[in-house]
Amino acid sequence: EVHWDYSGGSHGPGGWGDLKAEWGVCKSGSRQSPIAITALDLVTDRSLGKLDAKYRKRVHATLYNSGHGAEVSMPAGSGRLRIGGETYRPVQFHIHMPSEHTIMNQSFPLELHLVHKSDDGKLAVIGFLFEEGGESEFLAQFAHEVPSSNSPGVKVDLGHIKMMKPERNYGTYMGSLTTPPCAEGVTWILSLFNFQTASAEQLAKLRASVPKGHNNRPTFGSAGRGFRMRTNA
Ligand code: BO1
Ligand code: ZN
Repeated sequence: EVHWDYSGGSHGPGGWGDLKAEWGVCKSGSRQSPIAITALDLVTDRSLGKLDAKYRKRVHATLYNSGHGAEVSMPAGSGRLRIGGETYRPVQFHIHMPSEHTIMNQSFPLELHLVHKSDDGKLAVIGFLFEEGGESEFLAQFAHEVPSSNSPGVKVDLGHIKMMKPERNYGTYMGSLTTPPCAEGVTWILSLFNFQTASAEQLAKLRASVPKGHNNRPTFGSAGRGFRMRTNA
């Protein structure tokens, strides 16, 4: 397996597209993620319905460090998300620090990606942005036991955890995986209207699980990317 990372060198984001033929889209793609959301993108689309996600109240979760950061996987049957006429099931969530998406050039200390897959293999990712503030009840379920990036693959059975509850308002666009293989055709959904909070202690614990303290891919421009929002307006 080819090694990739977040360095400024040939294995970092600027070099991903050259590391492996199948990763060429990382540099040649035209719909890559994350994007830098600007004021020009803040357009309400009244045809977007409220976010239709239903998760089990408690899901059986397994925590591990992928080597690129903390990841939690969940079994089939943990819930479903409907968007764009397609049904997706949650498969895992993981964290990026600092955030990958930015809003008005603002970066957030943490972005959580809840990854869903459809029966035909399409992916939809809900991104939750966290600011520093009060303790997150959600992160408290695992922040203290994330294996360090030095022990990738070590699994921790978390038992049953409560799932994140997405807002019914959101922003959406078509983008890509933010890591190799950078595949496109990913439906992105960003929870933008009620930022989550995490305490300084939680952020410090989670940062210790991220190799060299950061695992965010640089942003791409948002112009022409069709970003739109569902709002109450
Ligand atoms: S992200 O949310 O854009 N950072 C992201 C990045 C990589 C993946 C998922 C989300 N990788 C994919 C694998 C698939 C796998 C899926 C779900 O994760 O390429 O093979 O099914 O775990
Ligand atoms: Zn991610």
